[in-house]
Amino acid sequence: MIFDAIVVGLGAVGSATLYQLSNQTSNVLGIDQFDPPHTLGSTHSDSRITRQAIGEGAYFVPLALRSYEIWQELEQRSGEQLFTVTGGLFVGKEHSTMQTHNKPGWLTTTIQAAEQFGIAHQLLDVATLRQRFPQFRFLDSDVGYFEEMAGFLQPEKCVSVQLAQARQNGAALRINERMLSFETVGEYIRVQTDQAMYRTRKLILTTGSWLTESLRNTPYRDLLKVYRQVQYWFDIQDDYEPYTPGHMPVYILSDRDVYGFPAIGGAGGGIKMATEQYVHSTTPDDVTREVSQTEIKQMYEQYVAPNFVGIGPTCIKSAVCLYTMTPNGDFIIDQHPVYSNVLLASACSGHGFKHSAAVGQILAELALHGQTNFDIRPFQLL
Ligand code: PYC
Repeated sequence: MIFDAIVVGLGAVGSATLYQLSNQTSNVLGIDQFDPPHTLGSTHSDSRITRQAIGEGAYFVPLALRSYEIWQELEQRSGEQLFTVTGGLFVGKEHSTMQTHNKPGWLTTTIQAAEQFGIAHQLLDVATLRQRFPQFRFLDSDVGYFEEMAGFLQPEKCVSVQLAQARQNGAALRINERMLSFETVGEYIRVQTDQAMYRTRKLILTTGSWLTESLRNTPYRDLLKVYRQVQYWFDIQDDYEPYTPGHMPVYILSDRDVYGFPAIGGAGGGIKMATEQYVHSTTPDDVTREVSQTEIKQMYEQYVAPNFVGIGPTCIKSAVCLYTMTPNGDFIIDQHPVYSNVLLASACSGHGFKHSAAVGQILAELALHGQTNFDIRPFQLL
């Protein structure tokens, strides 16, 4: 038997790709070395921001908008809530050149993208910010961009629902099975795992931080860097209500390198927030999965206490996840540099989840039809 496509790595992008493929053919297989959704990659810990005016580059906006449609379609098909609208508050200095996800001038690009694509938003001065969002400590120099349709996605549920839908469409799934190698044999690709051998017309590698392994024997072996990131849930000391969705939006304080979510885990569940670091790179096998008391204290003192009201120093929970960064903070969506019938994606540079549903569609189109109407030139490897 020869599959039309095999997807290896069933996180955000892989599960989306398998789902999209399975809407067109049931002759597809998904393989993952673990049992997704799992906590070892980049697709876990309850929530991911989604927004439409993309400060990392206006060329991401069509991906975000299409993903909104797909999340809605998946909610209707599955009966599960995947997306919660909270509004998104993105704050910085006016004309700030500070970077987010390696993208300088992120807030300015966000505002320009909103204007270009007609995305509903409000620009807020600091007096309005202080009045509307008393959970934050703003600086006199702050300006705010508020996007009404921003909110958060539940990553584990998004993965599970897409895999369940793919399975329902007839796709085969092999979990806890690790790909060891692949090679071209005539017109197809032979994939060897630790349990079996498969043949496929197209192979799609959506292996996130493990993608570096598939580039090892190419000129791109050092292209991607993997960074450990920590997410923290701190204790709410004040009244819980003002920190819940409906009262508090998702947010990025871009000049202060902190982002987060309203409290979604119930009273006592804390409130999730994080910063980002690009100093020490790692690998998925070597990364330290524990979070130390020193890290927690530093996060609280440097990022939480100066920027929030009513959040205490007790860390209720923490999680380590991985960013797989390209040099310019974009994605890769392209064919493998050596094998023309192997596609690569899912180096998402820390901002990929919100786009993953559309990236799945793009990969399915490329694999089954050799083309897509989305402009993927910014994501080319070559
Ligand atoms: O994509 O909005 C985002 C985001 C914020 C922090 C990490 N990713």
